[in-house]
Amino acid sequence: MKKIFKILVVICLPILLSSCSNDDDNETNSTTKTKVKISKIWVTTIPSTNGSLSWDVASDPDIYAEITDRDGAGLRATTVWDFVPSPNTPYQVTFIPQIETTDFTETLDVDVWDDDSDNGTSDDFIGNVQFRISDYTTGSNKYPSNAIKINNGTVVTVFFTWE
Ligand SMILES: [Ca+2]
Ligand SMILES: [Ca+2]
Repeated sequence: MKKIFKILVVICLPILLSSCSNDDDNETNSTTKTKVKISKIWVTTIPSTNGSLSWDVASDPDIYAEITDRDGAGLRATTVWDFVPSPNTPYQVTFIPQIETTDFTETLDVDVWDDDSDNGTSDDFIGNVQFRISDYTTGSNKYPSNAIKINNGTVVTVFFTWE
């Protein structure tokens, strides 16, 4: 009887080990994300001047963002008047509901503007920052909770939730 038990243990051991390695494989697979949700963006820095000119003559710029995805679905966020964003006091756009996509080839396109409707003139373009979702799905820091991107003095942070 003891002998049978020993044989059973020997036979079972490789099965246990292989089932362990299967578990590891399953864990690796389960960390592959198939959907990303974007809850908000921050604009933390803009160029201090419009070329050689001030954004507005007598006051600070009036910042708003226009966000479009690859399909051209657009969103214009509310203007914050007379406001210069900074890392401590960012211009924030919160998405309710959250933007979500399963197509990681999409790009989140953020245009930042100075609203000049109070002057009766066309708005001043401040900057554009683009986030290609596929840039955040590979490499050692894939699926980050946020990403910061800089383009010509405009700095935008995007906040991700991966599922
Ligand atoms: Ca202006
Ligand atoms: Ca303005």
